[in-house]
Amino acid sequence: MAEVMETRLTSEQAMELENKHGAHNYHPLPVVLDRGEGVFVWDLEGKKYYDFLSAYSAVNQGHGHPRIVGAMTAQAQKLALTSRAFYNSVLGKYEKYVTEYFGFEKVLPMNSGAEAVETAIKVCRKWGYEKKGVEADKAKILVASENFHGRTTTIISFSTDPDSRGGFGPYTPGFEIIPYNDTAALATALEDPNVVGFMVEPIQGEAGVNTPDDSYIPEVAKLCRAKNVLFIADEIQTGIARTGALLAVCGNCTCEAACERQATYTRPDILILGKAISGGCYPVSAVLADDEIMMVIKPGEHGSTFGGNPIAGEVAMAALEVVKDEKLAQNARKLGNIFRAEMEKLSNDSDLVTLVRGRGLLNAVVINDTPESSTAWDICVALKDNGLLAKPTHGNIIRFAPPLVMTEEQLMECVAIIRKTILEFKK
Ligand code: IF1
Repeated sequence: MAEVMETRLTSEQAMELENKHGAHNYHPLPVVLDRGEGVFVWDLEGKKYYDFLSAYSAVNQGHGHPRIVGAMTAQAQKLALTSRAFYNSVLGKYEKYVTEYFGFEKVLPMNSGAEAVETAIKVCRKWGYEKKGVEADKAKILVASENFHGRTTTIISFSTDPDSRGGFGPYTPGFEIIPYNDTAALATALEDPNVVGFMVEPIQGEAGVNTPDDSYIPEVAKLCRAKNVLFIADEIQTGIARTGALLAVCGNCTCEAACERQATYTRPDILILGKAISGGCYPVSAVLADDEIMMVIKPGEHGSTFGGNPIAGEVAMAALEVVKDEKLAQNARKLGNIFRAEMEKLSNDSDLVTLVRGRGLLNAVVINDTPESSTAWDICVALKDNGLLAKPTHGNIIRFAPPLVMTEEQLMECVAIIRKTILEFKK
């Protein structure tokens, strides 16, 4: 009979339990987190760390934000889940709030990012058949090489990462891979009349924070519009103020101004959100589009048990209010500029750091070793020992993405930890 363990574990014991009883689908850094508050997390022995990963940009508002946690617990004590067999008293309010917040006519609420991506694929295909007139089962969606959109079998069918894709065939057809940040390749692919959408990350997170030319996204939208193809922006990781604007497709908007969709904003036909739309407190994702697109989905054609549940709605409204009230996009922009300048200095002082790139507080540092080497990993273990948690993305790239509530003083402390660790590091 399973027993609930009452005794407080040591980190060693906790890791052993995970290794013994859990699937080995991750290779975590050897640290066991037990508590979080703002930009800090603590392990089971009470050691304090700066969180420089933010659960891959889900915890933009910081750990345990009182407004978000308060909204979650209050709703959980009132009504947690009804399914969509019935209306609930939160969903309509949330749908009005979130569609006005991002400027779209409709939202389809889901839970995980991958579910939202799958939803966008289904909406786009159906739109292609019913509105564009593509022959049944012939719809094609373009995606970028080195994409990351989640881990379902359809999504990994168009992944170019062998670790994500290998061994999971047969693969879902109907996708074509084109090079990222290459509008000529997009223009050529758009000549195919069966193309119904182009799904792309405005900055490729997992690929190592690939930041395209400033002109890329505006050009993507223009080329897609000219060919009656839907521009689908996957902002699950780059959205919700992470890149120094509300969305990465806002471009270099000033953001201090009242956001009347600044001139640099490129509006997608379908916007996909996840992660920090809930502040990392609860699984919430969303697909936003206007009626002409979203209304192709009829009752009974799509959904999920938890999609649109009242806790998700209250949590997301609180999380988005925090982004606005605490000016997180402005803070991410300011601190991101400081961070990249400091990392540039470090790259001059150490031949271990070859490059820093990113926007806002979504940044990555390229380590001067092969992707197969363990150097980036070993540096992250050393960073952990020095009180800062980060993790390598592909091989030799370390992603740095702290919660957006960080102060300049805290950022400079983190820069000092990174400098110390890198300058003292011995391969
Ligand atoms: C893991 C990274 C990986 C995403 C974009 C959709 C999804 C994600 C742009 C799916 C999720 C997460 C998944 C998580 C680690 C992290 C990640 F890119 F952020 F670094 F894996 F590549 N679109 N990204 O970034 O959303 O279903 O996970 O809610 O798989 O360990 P999800």
